[in-house]
Amino acid sequence: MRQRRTASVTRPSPLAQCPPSSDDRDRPTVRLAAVAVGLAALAAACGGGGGSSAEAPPGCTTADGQTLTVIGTDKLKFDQECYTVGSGQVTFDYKLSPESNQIHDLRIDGQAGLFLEIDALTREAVGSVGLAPGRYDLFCSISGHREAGMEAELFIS
Ligand SMILES: [Cu+2]
Repeated sequence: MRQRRTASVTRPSPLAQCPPSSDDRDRPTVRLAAVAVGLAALAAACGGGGGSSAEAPPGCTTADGQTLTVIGTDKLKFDQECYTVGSGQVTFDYKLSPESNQIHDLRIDGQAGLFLEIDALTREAVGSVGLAPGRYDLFCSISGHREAGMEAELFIS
């Protein structure tokens, strides 16, 4: 059995390595997507137009006009993982799925202007908030729900 010499020097890898990041999330694909969105935002900003600053990925559910329907389920999920809607005043029509017996709420990370709590009788909550173009995180703030997966991307175009 050979032992490693304690004097051995750790040589740098010949492969270029990314510098250490303060972002300790362990989801590289998400981070790459965020970088891509950031680059797209920069490109749009450099274009000088008043257009979109965040491109929704293919398959992202598009709202009907300025009203976005979001459904919360008993599986601690929203009905979609991605929603897109135009900028300006956005109305959220938040509902419980038919089989759901759990109450949920709906918030947008960093946007205090929206806080919807499902009414137990009507099983619905409706509210509006003004949103600038960009990418946001929708989530349910009831303890443990976001951690369990109750979050979704929101793209404002
Ligand atoms: Cu919830």
